[in-house]
Amino acid sequence: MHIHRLLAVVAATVIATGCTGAVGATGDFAGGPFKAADLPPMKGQAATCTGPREKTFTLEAREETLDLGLGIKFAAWTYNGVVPGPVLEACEGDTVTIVMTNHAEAFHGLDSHALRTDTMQFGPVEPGKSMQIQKTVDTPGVFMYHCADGPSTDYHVKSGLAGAMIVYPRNRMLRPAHELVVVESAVFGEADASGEIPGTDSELTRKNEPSIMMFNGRLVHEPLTVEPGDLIRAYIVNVGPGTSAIHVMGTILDTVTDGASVMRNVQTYGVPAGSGAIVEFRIPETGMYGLVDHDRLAYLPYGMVIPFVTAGHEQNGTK
Ligand SMILES: [Cu+2]
Repeated sequence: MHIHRLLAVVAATVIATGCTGAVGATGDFAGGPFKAADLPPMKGQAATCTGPREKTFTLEAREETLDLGLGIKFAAWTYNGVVPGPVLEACEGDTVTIVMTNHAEAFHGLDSHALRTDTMQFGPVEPGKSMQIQKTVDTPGVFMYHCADGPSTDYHVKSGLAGAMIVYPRNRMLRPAHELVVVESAVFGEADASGEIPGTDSELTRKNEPSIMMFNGRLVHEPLTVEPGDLIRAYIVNVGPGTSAIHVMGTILDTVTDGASVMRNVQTYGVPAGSGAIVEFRIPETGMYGLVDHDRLAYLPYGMVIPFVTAGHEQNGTK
């Protein structure tokens, strides 16, 4: 698809949502998380690393029918009623306790890729029971967490039980940026006449053939308002399937951090299923930009783009 048609789709998204962009946390660009209804809430490094060094996260596995947008609902398996699950934020050196209580009908567990620990800690536990993992986190980065259920783990993860866990560096302050979490995942199942996907189709999960791909469990994304020169930092987790080809239409990734590797001036960065990366980019000039999976542009008309717009974008002829 030609780039101008891609931007037209982004423009249509902006127009459809009324161009009432969410504003970054501050006007003087001190940075901080974006606030938007369709973004998973996050606190950021400063709030997380100045907090207590012992942190407890409470997760509840429960079944929930979610509105994905565009008239589609999905009977999901969730942590805390949301897909992706809540963002778990810790600071390097924190002792983290994750308590997972199973309020669902199947066995569920919890595996965080941020932890170096015995997999026997990951459960699963039967309905009505709780499990607890406690560990000191020693490696900064953005990590996937997900259900652990032995042989049927794949089905559980693909039903919605996954999210992002961020471990911020303690002794290195990140440069000011507007921040967001982007979790890419899929739904495996067809909608019925009412627009509801009644559950996960095990045949589709085995074939790894998604019905829908999405960012942050939504098919509609509110445009995020930015200013030329702003730095954006996106914490990416790819639940899968496949490699996510993270690209921002209209600019080049200034920095990509993946594990201990830092890369500069990257056009598109591949994040395999079960992994994460932190990408930073600047808004080069007045206009409209979009974070996409460049290998999933077929889903662009179904909202698989996170738009960034400057206040003056209408005057620049990009509408
Ligand atoms: Cu599970």
